[in-house]
Amino acid sequence: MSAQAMLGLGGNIGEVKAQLADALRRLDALDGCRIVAVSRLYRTPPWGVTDQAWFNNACAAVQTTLTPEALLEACLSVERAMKRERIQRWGPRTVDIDLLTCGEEQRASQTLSLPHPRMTERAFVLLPLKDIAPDLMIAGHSVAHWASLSQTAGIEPITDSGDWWH
Ligand code: GSY
Repeated sequence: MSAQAMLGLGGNIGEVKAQLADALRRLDALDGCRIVAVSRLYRTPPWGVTDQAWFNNACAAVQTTLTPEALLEACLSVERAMKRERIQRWGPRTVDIDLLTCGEEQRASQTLSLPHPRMTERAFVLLPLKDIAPDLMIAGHSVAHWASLSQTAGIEPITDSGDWWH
């Protein structure tokens, strides 16, 4: 069985573009994981703790034979291998990989919620995701619809295409 999953990536410490590209290449190299689409890279104002550096964010589509739990563990293992730093909750981090959706799967466990419960409110997720999956349905509405409702002030693409990670 194979499914298409959506990932959200972000960071605001270090050489963020290079770090996110490295994370995508590491995921693509894993058994059962193939990156099939990547959004443009965006510069985004910080959400949550606003007194911190601006982020770079992107989304990627992964064709995977992994279960959602195994894919989440793969994302965490890439973060660990890259020695992810996260100093405080909602605060600065080198690389963050969120599992947003995995096919039609739904989860509500301690460790995994699918679709990601806050993705419909976060423009830093929705604008990149709209690049690669505008018609994907989340909680009864398309990604393009949720994006049109979101607070997009300050968010801008900093690459022309989705090939920045190669
Ligand atoms: O879970 C996402 C980490 N994060 C981000 C982010 O990736 N982008 C922006 N713009 N703000 C954020 N706040 C947090 S926490």
